[in-house]
This record gives sequence, structure tokens and C-alpha cells, in this order.
Amino acid sequence: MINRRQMLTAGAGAVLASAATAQTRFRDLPELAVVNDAATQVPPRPGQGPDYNPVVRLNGWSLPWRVNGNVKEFHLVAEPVERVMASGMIARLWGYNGQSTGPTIEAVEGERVRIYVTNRLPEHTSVHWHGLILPSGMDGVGGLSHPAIPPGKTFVYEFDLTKSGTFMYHPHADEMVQMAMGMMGLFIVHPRDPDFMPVDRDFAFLLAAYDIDPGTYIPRVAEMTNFNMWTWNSRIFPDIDPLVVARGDQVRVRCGNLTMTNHPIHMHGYDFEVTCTDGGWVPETARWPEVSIDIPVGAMRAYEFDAVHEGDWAIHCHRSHHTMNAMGHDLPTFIGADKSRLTRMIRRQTPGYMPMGTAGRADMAEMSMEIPDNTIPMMTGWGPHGPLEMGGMFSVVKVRDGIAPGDDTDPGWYQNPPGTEAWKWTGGLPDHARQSSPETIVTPPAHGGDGGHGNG
Ligand SMILES: [Cu+2]
Repeated sequence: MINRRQMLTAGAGAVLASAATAQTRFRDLPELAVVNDAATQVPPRPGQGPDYNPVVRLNGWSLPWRVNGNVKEFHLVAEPVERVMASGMIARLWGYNGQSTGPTIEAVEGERVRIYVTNRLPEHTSVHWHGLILPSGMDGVGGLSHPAIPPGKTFVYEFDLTKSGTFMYHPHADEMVQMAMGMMGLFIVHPRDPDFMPVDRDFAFLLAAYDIDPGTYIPRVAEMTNFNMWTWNSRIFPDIDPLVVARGDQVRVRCGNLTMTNHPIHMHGYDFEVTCTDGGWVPETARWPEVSIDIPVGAMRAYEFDAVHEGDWAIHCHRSHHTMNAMGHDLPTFIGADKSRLTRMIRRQTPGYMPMGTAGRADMAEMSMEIPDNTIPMMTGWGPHGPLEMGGMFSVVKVRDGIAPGDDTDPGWYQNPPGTEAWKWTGGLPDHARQSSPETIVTPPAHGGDGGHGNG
């Protein structure tokens, strides 16, 4: 994996190229920054204005700004984009400044921001600033707060940041279509007091769901519940970047949900506490330990933990269909079925035919099945010990000794110290307990099993 600093340099090329054309057209607007690389790009600490520790937005970036008098100015451009969701899978979405989800806006409590929003979509749009306290006319509900922004036009939003926290932005015009097409972003307001809730690593991602048929590129925007691409920042496993952490770091993970269903985000190896919602910081006396945090629809949860346990720790949505990629959600269940006669018949026509699914679905992750162009397998990804059989909303928190502050380079797979890894048993087995009841009939294993089934 390429180091993030190299990526920043590569990304800067893209920023400059687009700025050259933009400045002639928008003489009075802030430089138009565009990044179309999906690698995580952490901005440096701010060179002017109040200091803050920038968030690490997985597979994303933060929007550059300029200071104009006492106002921080940003330029968001709503436009069609192409997003590589994972290697081999491109989605044609709508987003901001070259990406879906859009760049993160970062500023500091007490600052005044001016956000130019240019609409390059074929229809009108608006931007709602989810969770921010601001004047009614700046709230971005098309037709209610102000007229929607017509195609080709630029509107200006300007307001004071009265509180710190994690907020979001998204259209409030043709909202169902525009959010189903990927239009959303994070808005981080850092505390004015740098000693308030400081952390060493501050990760952020947005949950976004799409319905993209295998072999196609554009989401079906009328879908209400049956989505098939479950993404973090419009990326899917195995191409969501890991969360790289030095042992001993204090870590925050901010997760916003702009899908149509809740997502219980589960992180292995730790317990942790929710410290912030999109409503604000949670008082210490109101926190309790968790290992899974349900992120409701249209809400944000940030949790924190001390990274004291070294290792590779899975972080994923606990709805198991959300750690799958497209395809196969309506496959019939064949577990326990005897396909041997059917297999013999099919092999007369197709000699290489392999029956699948009779012992579960793990065989689908191990074999490379033929799939249409522009999709990736339902279950995929390889770890140091074999196939992970995951997809969608899954990544790995990598806690290691000796990682330098700000270094986000993927350290590779964790080597379990000798004697701390589950091992294969080859000796005799003690009797094992089994409950027999008239309601439960134990099915004998189809192929005799691999030891351990001696008693009953
Ligand atoms: Cu989920």
C-alpha cells in the first residue's frame, strides 16, 4: 500500500490541474479542489487560524479552505462522479468535488464559514447542514429555507460554528434520488479549546448504501430497502483502508449513517464508550461500555477507546448481509441437500461443474466463480490465514507497537506471538456433553466429520 504522504503529493496534482481551469471561470470563488483518488488523504495540520488535529477520513480527504477576512471559505461542487468502490467495481454516482462521498469539511468552533456551492448536476440541488445550529435561511431545505440551486448556478451559505462535534451535509432537494446517488459528506467542527476531548487518532466515515445490479454502473434510485452495496465512504471490503493505530493511542471513531437502515457497528478486541452524537458531546456520567454501537438512520455516533491491545481487530457492521457484496441475496439454501445425482447429470453436459452451497457458502469465497463485468464477489478478501469471506462494511483496526504519530502506512498483517493463536488439536478428546431432548434431532454429519463426533 502506498504511504499517505505520497498519496497527498499525487492528489495535489489533481487539485492543481482542476484549479487552473477553475480560476478562469470562478475568479471570485475559492480554488476549486478536486480529488479523484480513492486513497485516504489526511490533510496537514492547519497553517493558519486555530490549530486542530485533522480527522482521518477512510478513503477520503478534507476540503481545502482559504481565509478571507475573518471568514473561512470553502467551495463545494455538486457533480456526477465515478467512484471505484473496490478494484473491479466502478459506480457512476453523484457527489462533490470529484468524489462520493464528498470531501470532509473541517473547521473550528467559533469560526464563521462561507461555503460556495456550485451545482453541476442536471437538476437542482441544495445542501442541508445536518446537526449544525444556524439561521433558518441557511438550513438548506430547498423550497423551505431558500430556493433550490438551479443547474449551473452557485449559492453561498454563511454561518457561525456555535458548537463543536461531528455533523453531516447532504442535499434536501430531490433528496431520495440525490442521496441514493451518493451525495453526502461529513462536517467536523473541532473544539475551540484544543485540550477538550483530545485524541491521538481521529477516524471518520459515512455509511452509504446503493442498489447496483451486477454488471451495471448506476444505482437504482427508487429502491427503498433492498440495497446490495453496503459501503463506508462509498468503498467496500476488501478495499476499505485499515484503521492504523499505535499501541497506547487514544482513538476516536466517528461514524455517520445516511442509509435507509440502522447499522450495528461492532469492533473486536475492545470495549468502548460513545462520547459524541450529531447532537453534541455525551457527558461522562451518561456513557456506558459497549462492543457494538447501533447507528440509527440519519444519525452519527463517535466512540473512543485506549488502544492497549495489539493485533488485527475486525470492525464491521453486525448485520451479516451488510458484510456481503452484491449477488446471491436471493440464492436458494442448499445446506444439507444431496446434489450428487444432479451433479452427475449436469457433468454429462458440463464436465467441470461443481455443486456449491451444500455445506454452507464458504466454498464461494475460496473458488473464483465466473461473475459479470463490473462487480466483485459476494464474499471475498484474503487474510494471513486464508479467505476472510467478507464484503461490504468491513475493515481492520491494526494496533501495533512503535507506529509514529500521524503515520497511517498499512503495517501488514499481525503476527500472533507464539502460544497466543488457536491451534489444531491432534490428540484424543474428552467426552463432550450433549443434551438430548425429544424436540431436537441431531443430524449425523454427511461425510463422517473430522473427529470429535464420537459420543452422543
Ligand atoms: Cu449494516
